[in-house]
Amino acid sequence: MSSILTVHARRLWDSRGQPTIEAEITLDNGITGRAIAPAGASRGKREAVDLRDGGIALNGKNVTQAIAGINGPIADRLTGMDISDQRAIDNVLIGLDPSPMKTVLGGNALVACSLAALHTAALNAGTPLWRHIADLYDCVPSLPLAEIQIFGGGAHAAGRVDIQDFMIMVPGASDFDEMMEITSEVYFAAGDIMASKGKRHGIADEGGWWPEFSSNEDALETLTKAIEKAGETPGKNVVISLDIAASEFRDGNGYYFSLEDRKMTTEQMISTLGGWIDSYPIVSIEDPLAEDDTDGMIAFTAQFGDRLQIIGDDYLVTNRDIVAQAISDKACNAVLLKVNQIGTVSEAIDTFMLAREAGWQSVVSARSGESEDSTISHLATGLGAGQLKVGSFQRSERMVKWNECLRIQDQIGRQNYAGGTPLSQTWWHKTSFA
Ligand code: 2PG
Ligand code: MG
Repeated sequence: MSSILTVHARRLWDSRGQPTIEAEITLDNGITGRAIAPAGASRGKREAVDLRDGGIALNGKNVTQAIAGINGPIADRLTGMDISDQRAIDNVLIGLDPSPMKTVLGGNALVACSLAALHTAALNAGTPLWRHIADLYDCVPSLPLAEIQIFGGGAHAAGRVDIQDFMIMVPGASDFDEMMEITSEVYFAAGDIMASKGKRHGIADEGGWWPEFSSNEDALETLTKAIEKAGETPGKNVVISLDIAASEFRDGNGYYFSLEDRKMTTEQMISTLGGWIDSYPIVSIEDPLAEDDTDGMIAFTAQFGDRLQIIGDDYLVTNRDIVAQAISDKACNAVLLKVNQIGTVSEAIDTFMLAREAGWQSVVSARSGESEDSTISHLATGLGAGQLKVGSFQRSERMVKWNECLRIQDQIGRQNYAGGTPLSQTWWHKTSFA
């Protein structure tokens, strides 16, 4: 048994220039592993809370207290523990902060420690992280199909358009390499179209082109044209995936598109999305309605669940109990998996297992505030989750995840790839567009 000798936290800075935490665990045999906490901007109301200092300095976002929690009580309790027992380590973290939203020590402190333990255990076992995860949770590993953002919007682009993520997926590519190549062609085709209209004004938080559009649908139209300009047939090898992030433009009991100055009821919102689904090659929609609009989510899933992947992000916040309720409500058919929404690896795995048992799809996801940490590439692969959402095709905190997948491809073999499987083809073949 290799046991934990020290746990140490340091302040680093994330992709938005905000303070974040890196946790570092050293074992009695000298092996050291580390992980960095990510941070969301369009956060669910029920997700684990980052502990920030508040006050005026650094816009209240400093992490002194969260670091003190790691270097104090967390280090005291984890020291001496067996690094191979992730569940026991996570149980100690949860025991130290049993609050539902991890408000005592902070979701940022917990997630950094939990992920650092996972890394350290893999290094100690001498196996790549993805394989360690597959062994630990008895999963069949495979490289994920990527969801890659072409235009950023919503909270990641100062609300310039209402919809948050306009993404593509390339289920038709035969391997991860080819998928990257086609994605690159579409990404730069979209940039060229923006440039030709004099509307290429930089990029949004996750590296997607800045959304200089006259309407949300204009973005969809442009994305479809970009797929064509890249030499692909929309709805064949390349399809569209959206994160509506509808909680961000909730307006009382309805919704409000500020770009179009349009108020909508839940029913009108559903029929607007329905119009897009009929007109564009959309196969996946995340958070189509707001996190508090359960009736809307149920109605949307009843209408489109047999031809669309419907992902709960803010709606489910990687919380097993909330996913259990949504399974019985039939309120989605897929879960977005963000470890920092719930706090620890073990809790996120419990959520993943429950979703899988219910026959749901799972999408491992980054946050809009990221770093050079590429744990999620290993998590998506090790669990055989099927899909990975990271943001766009630009900026190193995004590319590090895709590039890590390419390194993993050399270890796992390019044939072990979730794209092009009957599973992914099930839903993209069912769209009315295909
Ligand atoms: C989301 C994520 C990533 P954030 O809504 O899915 O795009 O955004 O990290 O800001 O919650
Ligand atoms: Mg989301």
